[in-house]
Amino acid sequence: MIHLEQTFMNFLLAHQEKYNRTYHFLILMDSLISAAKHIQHYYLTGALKGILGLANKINVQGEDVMRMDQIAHEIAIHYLKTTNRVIHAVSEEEDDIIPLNEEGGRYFIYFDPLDGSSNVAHGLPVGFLFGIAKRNLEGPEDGHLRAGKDYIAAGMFVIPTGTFTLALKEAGTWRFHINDTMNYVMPVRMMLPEDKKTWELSFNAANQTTYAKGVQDWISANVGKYSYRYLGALAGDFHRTLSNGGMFMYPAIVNHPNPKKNRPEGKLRLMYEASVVAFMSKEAGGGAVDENGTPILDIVPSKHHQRTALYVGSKPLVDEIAQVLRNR
Ligand code: AHM
Ligand code: MG
Repeated sequence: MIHLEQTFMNFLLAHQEKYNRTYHFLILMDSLISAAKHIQHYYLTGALKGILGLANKINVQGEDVMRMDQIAHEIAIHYLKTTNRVIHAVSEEEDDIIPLNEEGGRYFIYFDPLDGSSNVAHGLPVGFLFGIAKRNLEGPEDGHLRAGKDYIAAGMFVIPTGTFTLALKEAGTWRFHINDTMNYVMPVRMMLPEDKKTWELSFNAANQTTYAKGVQDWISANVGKYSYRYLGALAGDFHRTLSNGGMFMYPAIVNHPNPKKNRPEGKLRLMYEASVVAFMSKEAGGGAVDENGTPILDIVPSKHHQRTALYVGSKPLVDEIAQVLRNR
């Protein structure tokens, strides 16, 4: 017997109906699904096309850009444009904001079309992460630099493994899997598990001695208690954290032997990386803080490509590290 499941679109239609919401958001989500499927296809066949190498370019963050990043960016912008619903987009791959429908649009979208670039050359999992905010329909607009708590939805596709996780404001975090017909199906409500048996810590251990003293001490006191996993792509690593519980961390680098390599502001980007996973964590019962122990979702960015340190996952662990960070 064939096992058949509810599709993502059917789930979302029911959601919009239940909460008395508009169809505009459906159009936006449909475009993101099309983009993700298109990126997924390119990625799966990329090795054969020879497109998984470096593009000999440096992106706005000063890092190497791979050709697959550019392809993913172009695909995402194409589908977003066709919706006519997006005022403008912010992409990790472009320094400036990208105007799409400044007059008639309804949403702002902040995205990283292919996060975890170091995995690209190996064909290993990468992520397409996005956060969505809505135009201020009542009063004047405000520069569009929204804190995560003002997002209406945030999500991530893990490519090419075919999973999609979406958090809807005050309506939970949901996971879907791709089926035989390339539809995302089978909504599963995600809640961070309370049972510590499955909890894991996820961070780049090579950086451990460069973290703030309090963070290093916390790790030393805790690392034996939990398993440890690190893929090097936020979407993949956070996917595990969400399922198994525990905490993903990308702390500030403040004790590097070469002070030029310190990153006191952190590495990950606030608007389309940290706030996205923080939003999903919150809707799944978890938390997320920065290097000061401030909730990530409360931080109002002062620029679109702002970076932050990140601690995200099970609430008891995030609360513990937040305490350490606030008391420094
Ligand atoms: P990218 O946007 O250049 O791909 O970098 C972001 C990635 C995250 O996905 C991941 O969590 C982190 O950088 C890994 O960094 P590191 O290689 O320093 O551990
Ligand atoms: Mg990125």
